This record gives sequence, C-alpha cells and structure tokens, in this order.
Amino acid sequence: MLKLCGFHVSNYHNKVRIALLEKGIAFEEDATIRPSQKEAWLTRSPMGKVPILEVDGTTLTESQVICEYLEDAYPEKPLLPKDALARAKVRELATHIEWHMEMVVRRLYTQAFFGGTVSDEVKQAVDKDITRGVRTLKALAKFEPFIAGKELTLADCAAFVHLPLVSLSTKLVLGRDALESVPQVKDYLKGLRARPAFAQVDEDRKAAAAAMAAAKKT
Ligand SMILES: N[C@@H](CCC(=O)N[C@@H](CS)C(=O)NCC(=O)O)C(=O)O
Repeated sequence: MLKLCGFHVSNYHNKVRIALLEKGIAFEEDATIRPSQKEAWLTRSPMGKVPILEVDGTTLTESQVICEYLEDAYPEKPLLPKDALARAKVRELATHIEWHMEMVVRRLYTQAFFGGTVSDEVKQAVDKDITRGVRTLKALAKFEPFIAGKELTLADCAAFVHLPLVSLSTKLVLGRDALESVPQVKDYLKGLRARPAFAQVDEDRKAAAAAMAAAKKT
C-alpha cells in the first residue's frame, strides 16, 4: 500500500495527491505532517520537506520523482504521453513551472502569507525573474485545453497547484498579478477544477487553510 504524507495546504503534496486520484491508485494518506527539521522526521524525509510517499517500507521524496514513480509503477491511466519527445515536453513544462516560477515567487510567501516582510531587493529580484518565467510559460504552454496539449498530464497537476500561488503572491507583494498577461490561465484552471480529483484537492486545501487561519487566531 502507498502512503502519502504531508498536509493539504502544501502545493507539492497536492500535486502528488491529484496525480494519485486522477490515476485511480488506491493510497493511504497522513495529512497531518508538516515540514520539520526534527530528527524523527529527518529519518523519513532527509531534507525535512513534505510530501513523501511510503512504498512498502521505502520512502520517496521530491514530488516530481514521486509522480514519475507512479507513472512507471501504474501505467494504466497515463499522465505522460507515450512518445519520448512529447514526454520530455511535459516534463519541460512541469520543471519550468516549479523551478522558474513557483520557486521564484516562494521568496515572497513570508510577506504574502505569513505576516513577515521581504526587502525591496528581494522584491526587485523576484519581479525580474518572474517576468522571465512568465515569458517562458507563454512560449511553452498550449492550453488546448490542457497545458501541454490535448491530454491531461503531470504538467497540469503541477500548474494547478502552483499557478494560483504565482498570481496571488505577486498580487499581494508586488502589487501586480504576474500572470495578468496570460489570460488563458483563468479558464484553464476553471476547466481543471471541473474534474473531480482537482475539485476535491482544491476543496480540501481551502478547508485546511481556513482551519490553519482559525487556529492562528486562538
Ligand atoms: N522540490 C520539493 C519541494 C517540496 C517543498 O518545498 N515542500 C514544502 C511544503 S509545500 C516544504 O516542505 N517546505 C519546508 C522546507 O522547505 O523546509 C518537491 O517537489 O517535493
């Protein structure tokens, strides 16, 4: 049995959860796990991050690695095309969104979501880098209706969880939605939300975020 560990506000946890649900793979979940540098968690996740996937006593980290494992082990409902080059194009999009978009705006999260502040220097650096990231997204994304073309892929699992954070964090901290110049994103995300797996993960994310906010107030 597979066990996914993390929490429902984590975009990386949610990406893996969507892939599992879309592929119809049976899994257990522990959604009470937060990132931690405590020894007990480091023995399961050496970087201290979430999510992890436990597979028969073996632990896998890194959401993309986990998703690729799921593709290899459960090929029945594929989230990657058969053709090698088409597969690479999907990975290119997912990698781009994570490393050149989400990881860039992540530097704003302290101020956007956790009551801290980020320096003007960081804001300027993020502004410059996310502009490059969005320009590249426009060059790579298809929206036909899925981000990599006509079929749902792992790139959609990534885009669905990360692109809203790109919009929200830049709006809140830089005063402009970095994805404003990609109007297709809105309908694209709406289309994904119409799928039960995406809708469930999104609803659970909202409920978990509300519970976290309520707990902070008490
Ligand atoms: N590249 C990792 C990123 C995972 C990640 O950064 N997860 C966040 C939660 S959304 C985390 O654990 N943050 C704590 C930390 O970076 O120490 C993946 O794809 O799994």
